[in-house]
Amino acid sequence: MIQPTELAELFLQGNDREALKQVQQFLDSHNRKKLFDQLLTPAMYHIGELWETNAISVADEHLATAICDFVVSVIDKRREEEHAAKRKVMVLGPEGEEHYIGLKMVSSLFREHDWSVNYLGPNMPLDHAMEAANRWQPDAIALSAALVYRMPTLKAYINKFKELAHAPAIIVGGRAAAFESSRILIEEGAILVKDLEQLEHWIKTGEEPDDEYRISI
Ligand code: B12
Repeated sequence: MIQPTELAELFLQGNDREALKQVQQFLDSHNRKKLFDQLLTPAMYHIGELWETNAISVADEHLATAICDFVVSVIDKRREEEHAAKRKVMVLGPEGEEHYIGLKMVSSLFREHDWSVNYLGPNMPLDHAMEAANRWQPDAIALSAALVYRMPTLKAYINKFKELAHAPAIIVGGRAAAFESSRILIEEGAILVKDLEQLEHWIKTGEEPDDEYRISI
């Protein structure tokens, strides 16, 4: 089975055909969550390390991201029939946030569990997100942030979404959500989800993840 660093190399070569072939082979014996957790995310984190240490250029990183984006789009499962009573989720990144591969994976996971997904992409202005939420009435709103300094923006989004009369669940995830400082978002009323494993558990059971940062005395 292909390793994340090998897949990263295919991304860096711009080899979309072979990258897709390898990913589809992986999907023959694994589900999408495993593909995202065990192969694609580590491959992109590896790209991040190469970029951070100047082993690759910005152009290389952009090419790799584009191939990863292509692969995630191709393997996304779209249902042929829409069921009226489906649960609905709106998926977005707040203003200023440009990282969106994680958001696409989140959308894909919700779809796999038969949710109706409105993926609004990254860098979504709050006013327009509110307008869309009022109109579409999603059961959940999923937000993603990669950078820790996004906390004040996330807080503003959560507080605004809390004004929605139909009270959707507000889920926050992404690299930034794995840091202890993100705990304040739980106090703001958000459900903090560290990874896709926890998200799938919430989708299946509605149970919120344990607050790993709570100190018990
Ligand atoms: C590609 C990339 C970019 C691209 C993004 C393009 C795109 N289409 O997304 C571009 C070039 C735009 C970019 C820009 C920047 N980036 Co950048 N980027 C990356 C890189 C290499 C990969 C990102 C990625 O796709 N990862 C793969 C996805 C799948 O991982 P993920 O987002 O964490 O998502 C997973 C989970 O977090 C979770 N998840 C994500 N969202 C959600 C939401 C919910 C609700 C749930 C439940 C779960 C969940 O699910 C996913 C599956 O496991 C990372 C390296 C890394 N470690 O991620 C750096 C990285 C994130 N970037 C970094 C930086 C510094 C920047 C810049 C500030 C650089 C600059 N000086 O301009 C800018 C900031 C841009 C901005 N305003 O947002 C740093 C952050 C360091 C830090 N201290 O936090 C990293 C870690 C690179 C590094 N090692 O230094 N970047």
